[in-house]
Amino acid sequence: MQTIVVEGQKYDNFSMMEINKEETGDNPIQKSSTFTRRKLLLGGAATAAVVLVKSSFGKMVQTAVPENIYIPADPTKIPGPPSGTLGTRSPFENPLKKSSATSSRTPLQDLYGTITPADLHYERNHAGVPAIDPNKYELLIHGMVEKPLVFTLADLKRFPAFSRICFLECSGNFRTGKEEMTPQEICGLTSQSEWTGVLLSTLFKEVGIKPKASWFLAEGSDAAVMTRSIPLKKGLEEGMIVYAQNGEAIRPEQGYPARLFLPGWEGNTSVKWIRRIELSDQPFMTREETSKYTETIKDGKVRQFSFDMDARSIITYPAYPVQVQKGWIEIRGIAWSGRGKIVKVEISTDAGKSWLPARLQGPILDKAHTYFRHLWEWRGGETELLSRAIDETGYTQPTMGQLINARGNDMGGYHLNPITAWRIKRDGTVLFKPENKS
Ligand SMILES: Nc1nc2c(c(=O)[nH]1)N[C@H]1C(S)=C(S)[C@@H](COP(=O)(O)O)O[C@H]1N2
Ligand SMILES: [Mo]
Repeated sequence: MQTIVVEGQKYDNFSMMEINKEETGDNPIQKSSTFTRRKLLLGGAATAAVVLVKSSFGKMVQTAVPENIYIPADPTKIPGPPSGTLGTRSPFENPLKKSSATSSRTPLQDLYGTITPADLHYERNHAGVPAIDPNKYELLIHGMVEKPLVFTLADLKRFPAFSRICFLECSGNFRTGKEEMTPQEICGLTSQSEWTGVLLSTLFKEVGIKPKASWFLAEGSDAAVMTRSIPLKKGLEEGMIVYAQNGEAIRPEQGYPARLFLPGWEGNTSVKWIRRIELSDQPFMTREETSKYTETIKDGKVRQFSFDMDARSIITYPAYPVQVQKGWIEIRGIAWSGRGKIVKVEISTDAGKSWLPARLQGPILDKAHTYFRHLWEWRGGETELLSRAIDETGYTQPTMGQLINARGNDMGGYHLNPITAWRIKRDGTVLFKPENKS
């Protein structure tokens, strides 16, 4: 056991591998009193993985060998299969989206970084995933423009391209109700990709926007014919028509062959399978702008066109259904804000009595998931772990109580970003602390 300093913070009594014999009754598998910071950063992960399996230290890695998988006793003796045309995940890793008919959720607890593998990106489909022939794809831009134009996919790809790493989040991304809920179940309707496409401002220059235009309609070509009114200002500043995701063609579920992407705004405005943009001097008042995508605020008032996603964070480890053991635990998670960069994430390991800054993994990007980490020594007492995000506008993620105070009891299911608390029980069980909406 020794003292280590990680990015300016000092930790006494530090050893990740020391397992207390009296407490666990186990045979300590490894005692690493020389566990230096360098080892922690460079060699720690691999060593830890092995030990974690053997000591069942939490449920961080799968231990069971899947059936029907041939594993030679010594892989250095027998050549493996040849290289293939498509990579695969290790059969020992099986992260899955959790899906219903209309949406599927990213397994946030299975990820170690901020880019969501494309096949694990969340989905929200109002009328399924349409099959669109990229050779027949067309995007019409018309309305208050000098010269209405139709762009094929090839046309879109000829324009100067632009890439940006951003999160996408559904405004309905909050679930509560029971203690046995994973990060995926609570808020898995957010994912992050590197999006590539053409800036809307480039296309708008091509068609020539009339001076009076101030809004545009975005229309999708799925059976829902999803339509949203978007302020022209947002489109000109940050809007993109994206055709690629993490370097490859965008997936059908994400809008193949092209979608609108509006960084930081509620996912619903990023219309997938986009086929038409109509410029106007007023909003169009579509279905999603009346009954559905509005929130009740205080005194019977309703909030409409609440586009920005508020700052939020969630601890993804340790989280249900993990069981932890006494000793050092690296608390990990993601934080994000639709209004800019995350400047700080604070962690409480004493149910909100005191807060400490977590380490943020750079680069910290505008309107992007930001990974945070915080070392904590759990001595075995019952407690609650919380995280709260603070963005560059100074906004601090609220508690459910603060949300109710600000918006009233009857605030509906959209734009809910309360602090998530995980209860650590004496036996190391981690449970979600469900907060009642009203
Ligand atoms: N055409 C179309 N666009 C759409 C939708 C849809 O059903 N049809 N769903 C919206 C909603 S509610 C969200 S949250 C995001 C989800 O994007 P994703 O499925 O790529 O994660 O797309 C939005 N764009
Ligand atoms: Mo959504």
